[in-house]
Amino acid sequence: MRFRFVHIADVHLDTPFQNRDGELREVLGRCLRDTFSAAIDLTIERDAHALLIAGDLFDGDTLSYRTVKFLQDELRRLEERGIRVFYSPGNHDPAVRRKGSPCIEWTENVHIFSTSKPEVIPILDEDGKELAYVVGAGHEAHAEGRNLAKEFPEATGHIPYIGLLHCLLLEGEGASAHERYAPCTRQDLEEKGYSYWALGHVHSRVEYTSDSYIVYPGNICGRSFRETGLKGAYYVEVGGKDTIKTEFIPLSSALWIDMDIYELYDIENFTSLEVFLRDCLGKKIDKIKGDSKGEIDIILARLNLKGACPIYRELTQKEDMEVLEEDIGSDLGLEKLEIDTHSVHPPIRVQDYMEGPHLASYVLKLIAAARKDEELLLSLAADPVARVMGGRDRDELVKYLYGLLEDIEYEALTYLIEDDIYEI
Ligand SMILES: [Mn+2]
Repeated sequence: MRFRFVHIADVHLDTPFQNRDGELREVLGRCLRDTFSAAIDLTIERDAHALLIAGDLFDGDTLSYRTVKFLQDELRRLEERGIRVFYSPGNHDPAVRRKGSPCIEWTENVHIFSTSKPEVIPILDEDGKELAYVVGAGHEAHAEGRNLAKEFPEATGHIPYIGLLHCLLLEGEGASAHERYAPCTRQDLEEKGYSYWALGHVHSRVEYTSDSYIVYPGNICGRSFRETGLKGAYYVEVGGKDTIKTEFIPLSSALWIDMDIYELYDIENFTSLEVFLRDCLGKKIDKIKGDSKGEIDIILARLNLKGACPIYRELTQKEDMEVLEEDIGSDLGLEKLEIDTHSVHPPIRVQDYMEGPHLASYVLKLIAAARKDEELLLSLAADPVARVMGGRDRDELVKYLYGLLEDIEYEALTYLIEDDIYEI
């Protein structure tokens, strides 16, 4: 028999959604809870032996009474069916910091890996035969700086080992976007000889398949424009040490879309802009819905308009932009649409300003030189930038600065020759 389990992470129950209006906060909060319920449903439907939660089950130290009751009811659904729950606390819910929150009566089927010292729990089949071992450890403090993975025991024998941990894979995708809590390397994990590492912390979905499967399922439900695309859980079956089947299953009914829009150089009025944007976004939504097996009914989109656009000036009219957002949003049935026009620039040709005895030419040449000269680039970095990047190493700072140079010619020219531009 195979060990069957569902792996979720980063649920962040009771996320406050502070920068959203009251109605949207309620919708998003409900969506988080519904998605967690969907993970419970999935665990039951697949007749899994266990649900593995890889940390950040909660968003903060305070938890509403409603959510406490909700959580208990959901976990009880698994208990009634004899399904176990393994939970490794992460940086948002370190085991020792839950004192101030409402008391949760954990059901009997829940095992919390409450210390940083790994525990090995055998999973038995109905005849008492060992199917697998779940090995987990939890964060004891809010900013766990130690490498917890290092302490995990090596797998021995032919029974598969499953690691459960909230950690940051240092060289992994998305590593730079997350805090360095319980940092480890891919090698630290691979050398243990486990069949599957059920990880949490990185909010995007990342999957490595070599001798071990190393998986971040991503957070269960998107909560902002940084958490885009389909969100859900992994369903996993592990047989012998080398037989494994994994499947990502979208569960969240909320979809966040963050889309860059270029090719605005033929747009001559709001009508053609509306048609163009509705078409771009509509196609994107259709594609994602096609990939989703579930129902997506809450869509939040942000369109970042970029590049040259003849109606550059009109796009700064806040009231007109709001009408545009409302029109496209209601046509496509969106919960929310934001259109960002900060990166739109006038239809100017940079090469026309390269030569000549004027400030624009000097600035453009300086930008070109900085692209090729790291020292010059660093010397140009303003103090606020250095402060933001304080504590980062030089390579990271340089990479960040190169990022700032992208399309900066247009921004510079817009300031320097503004009056001219408006004549065009
Ligand atoms: Mn998290």
